[in-house]
Amino acid sequence: MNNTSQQKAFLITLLCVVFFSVTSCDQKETLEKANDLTISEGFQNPLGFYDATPTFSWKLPALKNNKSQFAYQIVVASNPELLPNNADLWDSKKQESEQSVWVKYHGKELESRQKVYWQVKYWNQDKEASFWSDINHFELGLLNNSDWKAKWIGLDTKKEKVIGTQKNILHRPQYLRKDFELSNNVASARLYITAKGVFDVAVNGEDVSNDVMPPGYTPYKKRIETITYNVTNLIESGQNTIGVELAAGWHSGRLGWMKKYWLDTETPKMICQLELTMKDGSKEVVISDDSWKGTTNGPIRLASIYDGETYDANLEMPNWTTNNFNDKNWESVNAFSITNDIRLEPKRHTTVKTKIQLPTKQIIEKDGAVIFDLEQNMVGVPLIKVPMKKGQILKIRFAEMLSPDGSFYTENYRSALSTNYYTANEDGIIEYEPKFTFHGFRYVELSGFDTSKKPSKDWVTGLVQYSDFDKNGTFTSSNEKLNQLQSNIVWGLRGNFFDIPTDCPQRDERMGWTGDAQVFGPTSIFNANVYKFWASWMQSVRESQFDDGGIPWVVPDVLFNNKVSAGWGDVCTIIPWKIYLRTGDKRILEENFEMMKGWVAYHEKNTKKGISKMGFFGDWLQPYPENGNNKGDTKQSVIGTAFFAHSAKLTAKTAKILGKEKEYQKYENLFKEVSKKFANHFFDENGKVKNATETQTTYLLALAFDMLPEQKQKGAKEQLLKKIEEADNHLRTGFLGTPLLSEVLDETGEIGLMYKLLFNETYPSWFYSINQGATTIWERWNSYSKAEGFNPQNMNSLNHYAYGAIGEWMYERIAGIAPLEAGYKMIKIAPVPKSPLTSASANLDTPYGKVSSSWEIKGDKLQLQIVVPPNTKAKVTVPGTLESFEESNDVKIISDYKVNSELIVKPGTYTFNSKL
Ligand code: RAM
Repeated sequence: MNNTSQQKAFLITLLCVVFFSVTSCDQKETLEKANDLTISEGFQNPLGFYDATPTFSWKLPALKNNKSQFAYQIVVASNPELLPNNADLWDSKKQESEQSVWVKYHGKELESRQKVYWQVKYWNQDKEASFWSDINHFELGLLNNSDWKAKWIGLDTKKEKVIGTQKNILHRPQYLRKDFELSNNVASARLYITAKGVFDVAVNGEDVSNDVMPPGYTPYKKRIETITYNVTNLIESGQNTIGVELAAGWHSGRLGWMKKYWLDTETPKMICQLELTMKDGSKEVVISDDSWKGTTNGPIRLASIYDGETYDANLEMPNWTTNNFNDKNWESVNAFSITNDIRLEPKRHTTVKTKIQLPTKQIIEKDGAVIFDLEQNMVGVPLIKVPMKKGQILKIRFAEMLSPDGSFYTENYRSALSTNYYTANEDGIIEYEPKFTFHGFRYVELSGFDTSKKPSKDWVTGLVQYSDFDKNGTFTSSNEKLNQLQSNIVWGLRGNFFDIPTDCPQRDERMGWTGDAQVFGPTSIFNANVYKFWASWMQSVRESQFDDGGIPWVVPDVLFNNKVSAGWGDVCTIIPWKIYLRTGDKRILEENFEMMKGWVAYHEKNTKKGISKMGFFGDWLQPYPENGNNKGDTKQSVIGTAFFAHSAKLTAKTAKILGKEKEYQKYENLFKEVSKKFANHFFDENGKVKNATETQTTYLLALAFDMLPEQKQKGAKEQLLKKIEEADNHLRTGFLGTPLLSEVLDETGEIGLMYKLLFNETYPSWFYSINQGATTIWERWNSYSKAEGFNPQNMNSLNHYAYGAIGEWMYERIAGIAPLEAGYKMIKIAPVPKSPLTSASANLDTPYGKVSSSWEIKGDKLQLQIVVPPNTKAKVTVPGTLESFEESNDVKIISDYKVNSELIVKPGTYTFNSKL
């Protein structure tokens, strides 16, 4: 070899060494794999998924050496065997990025029915690689109407002319069935199904799922959600039977109070498409069409959301969903082609399920009836196991509370009968669980059973039903009443997340009131994993927006009155923004930006000289209204103008995040303009209210929405404190003002006063209802009192989540966990320990993992323990004077004040001690 070729060889060897050492170092997988893989708004391995352009999220395990992510790689394939090296749908390649949440899919276009497999690996800050995660998967549902070959089917339930108490037509529940024969063995089977109404489906005698009242509730004239079930294990070779029970549900029942719309509703219908892949690779499809048979002569005689269910066991049809049944006396169904104006789309959040079972705690016998007390106001149905004699009719009634004389209080259900009947067909213990209704109750009253038997607690169990999400956080403290309040907030959430966010779950309402949702939504995100729930409902809000940009009072809109309300319609800016703040996912902003703009334009059109004329529910249910009106004393134009400015501001912030600079400027200017007019019109030079009644809420709106120039702001704060003092340090706020109290007092440096309001025991306060026995949040601050009994107003729900809005502040300030950057990439941990509390603690599942903050006071010492998840940082403010503390690589003191030192903390678990 000559010199140059020697040099060349040396160079090549060197390059090889460098190359291999780099790649092998890169490739050597030593770190524990990523966990908690989810797609889009937090779905784990979904079937019948809605989203063909998903995002991917994962969590780094909380290891000592996992501080942040340096890079990631996602691989996506149509077959798990292709992973990780031969991903045929997408290989993100190694991306140097800290992003571990909401990473957009950029692979091949995905189609209806497609099965997709994916996994991820990450590199940590030291560029060490993890093992590949487990393979996760999802399967798309039928994304387009054109995927459906099936027809809507059903019986003409109008012709029976069964009339309800409100002169409404009742549609008897239908039983629909179809036998079919398969010539081959099945490899895989999917059942795509939905209803104009609610359904329950069985295949060959087996329940397909335990979903409650699917498909749920959407603006049915625009979109009906479809459900996908894996029924492979239920299908047999040869003869098969599919049977569907179908009831009116929200679609064809009476809902709301606009009689003319439900007097004569469309008959319920069902559509399903069973798609089979046979072992030999061939495909078969069984669809709903006019070959199906149906009857209304089954055991569920009537079923209505408001009124309850009537069941007659004499009409049971054993084996009707099996091959072993003769349907020759059944009718042929009517079949209707699907139309394009109603989109059939896979459900975009989880169905309702029975999530908790509550045992009876006490039995009370009164006037021949027996009352079962679950000691918790709840929503769902009872599971009844009662001895009966043949022919007896069991009557099952519900109540949220008993009257002081021990009698059943049902007036607050108003026209909702909320009663079930069961007719026994033999002697013995019957087992019954209503299927197509739900109730809000703590007490269950039974009459009409076999009275020779002594009532026993196991006769009644409460099945608590809500959309199938998990807990997302916990809050607890040293104060029992505060813990009860937290429990009441969580029960308010469980009770009113029945597929849509409802105002209340028990009376003749149960609608998606936009104002209530706006007020409570932010707190719900701390307590439950509800991102999908809200994202899904926001789609319904978009679909319900009026052409002029207005947002209806309720969504889905069953009032059809074209009316809007300030502070209610603003749900369309507030919820997306709050979700963005908590998740860091821009998609919720992208999806809703146009709607926000439409709503702000609507606000703008409804002003005169910059002051809003919008009006409507005001500061709903404010206590001690001077005018005696539910709308409270805060002037409508104050509320309208304040929310106009606030929605403009949130739209500006959204534009900014989405990189729309021009629109950002436009809405930011609009916010400033409106604020200026507001400040000039309603506030004098000293920040005191003019041209309007002075109320706590007027000041709260101006301050919370940052609408006053500095000088006025200062004055307004003083005036607010005066107003509170005048009210003997009590709140005077309704639905709109209450959620702003904590935020404003906190920012005003009046946390002590906020603690005072929170721990008040007398009316109006949160603890007042607790002192009267509340196990949920009530619609009114005084829905009931031991001294005066029930509030005489007929609008008196004992399960109305709005005032639970304080929960957000309990997490953020009492326990002290807040995002400094959207999605908690940067976390603020700054608890405010104060008497009467001696300890408080919260856990929160953020997109990056669990954050916790927990403090305890002993004497003059405070101990703060925190957990910061991987791939985030926290700015911690330690209350009091930090005791000797050694800085490290993981903890840096950034401001060593005498009190309240600030530290920047890397992921890990820490304990800080301080002197108060
Ligand atoms: C009641 C609802 C709801 C409220 C509206 C204005 O009927 O229960 O809570 O938003 O009124």
